[in-house]
Amino acid sequence: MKSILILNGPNLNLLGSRQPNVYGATTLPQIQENCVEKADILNIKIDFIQSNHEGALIDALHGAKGVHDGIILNAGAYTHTSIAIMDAISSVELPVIELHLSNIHAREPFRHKSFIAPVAVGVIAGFGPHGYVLALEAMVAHLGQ
Ligand code: CA2
Repeated sequence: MKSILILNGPNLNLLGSRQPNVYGATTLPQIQENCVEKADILNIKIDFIQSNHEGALIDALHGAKGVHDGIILNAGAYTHTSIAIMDAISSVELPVIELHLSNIHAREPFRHKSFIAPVAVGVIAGFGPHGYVLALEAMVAHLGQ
């Protein structure tokens, strides 16, 4: 059975509690539940992690090698700043899908830059919580049988 790591970065633990106009009313535990349901349908295993710490995200990326077959990463604001996360993705040699709730290209110019996109197999942005389900489908299709 394929295994996919879903990794969430800083402040995503606040989803549903603040700025619902920007990020919606769905909480991260609700998104996790949606992912568990989708994983059942797709017959895959998932791990779902959130951290506010860059080093912890990097440790999780390193730890995915030999454990998971692919990674879905919403790195939050580290997307736009972290060469260290970009290097970790390159080092782990697993397919990574970059994921965002919001359409980062329709927002402030500083969100248009992604250090992750060049080392990702693809990017999903702008579909809110449904993006997580789309990313699972995309990763399963990417991994094949
Ligand atoms: O759209 C996304 O998924 C983002 O990765 C979310 C990040 C943002 O920095 C990226 O540019 C795009 C921010 C996550 C912050 O989440 C909050 C949720 C509720 C209240 C405050 C922040």
